[in-house]
Amino acid sequence: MRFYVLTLFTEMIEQGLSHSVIGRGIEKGLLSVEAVDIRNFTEDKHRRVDDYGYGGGAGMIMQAQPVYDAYMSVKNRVKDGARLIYMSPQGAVFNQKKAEELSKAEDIIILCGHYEGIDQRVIDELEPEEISIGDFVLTGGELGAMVLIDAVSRLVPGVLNKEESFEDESFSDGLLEYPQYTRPYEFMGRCVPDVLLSGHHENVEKWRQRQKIINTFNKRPELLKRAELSEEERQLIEELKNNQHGGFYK
Ligand code: 4GY
Repeated sequence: MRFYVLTLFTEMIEQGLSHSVIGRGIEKGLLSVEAVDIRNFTEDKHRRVDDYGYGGGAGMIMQAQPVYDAYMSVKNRVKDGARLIYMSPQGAVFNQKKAEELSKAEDIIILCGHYEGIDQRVIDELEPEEISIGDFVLTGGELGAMVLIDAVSRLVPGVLNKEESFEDESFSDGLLEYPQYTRPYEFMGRCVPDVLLSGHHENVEKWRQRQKIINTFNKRPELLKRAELSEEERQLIEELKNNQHGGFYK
């Protein structure tokens, strides 16, 4: 999978994705991340890429031409079918389902804005898919792009090793993860749940599935509406609802 990030802050992208799991995926040749400097496409003699907004008000606007030319410089050297994404709080909120969908793409071009935004005409011309990483405002799209690239890249086959694999993780079935434990057996008087030491694989699986439901009920009850649940699991939720004792379930 190849990512092309159109940005005024290339070092952010290069630095931010060169480490750990994603950095290894790049070294293995499974991923590439190229930061394309929009400023290299300015036609202004002072290399400016922004100007005052029409209609007044504070803040600068990124000009259409450098953004358009930066996009075309990538578009002209990638295969047809590349996706174009604009990181913006106005987009649909990113989630695991979108990450899974994007993990099937070959080329993803991501446009990062800065200042007060980008001249609307280049957005209207390129018709990018707008994606938000959450309902808050960043100073630029770069952190959003990095979040998206991280979440998508780890789904690309081979990027995670066996130890890091994502068979059981949160959201794969719309539920939160079960709690995890490692050595020592006792920490500050708190012991690892006995079932995990029982060696009874079936009971371990049952316990984990139950913990996922309890965890989701306690922390993100709205997720249960869309989760894939068995009859037994729906019954557990009914029991949790009927048990009226304020706090969290264990
Ligand atoms: N939220 N999700 C986000 C963001 C900053 C002005 C357009 C977000 O993805 N990006 O807040 N981006 C703005 C800053 C130009 C991007």
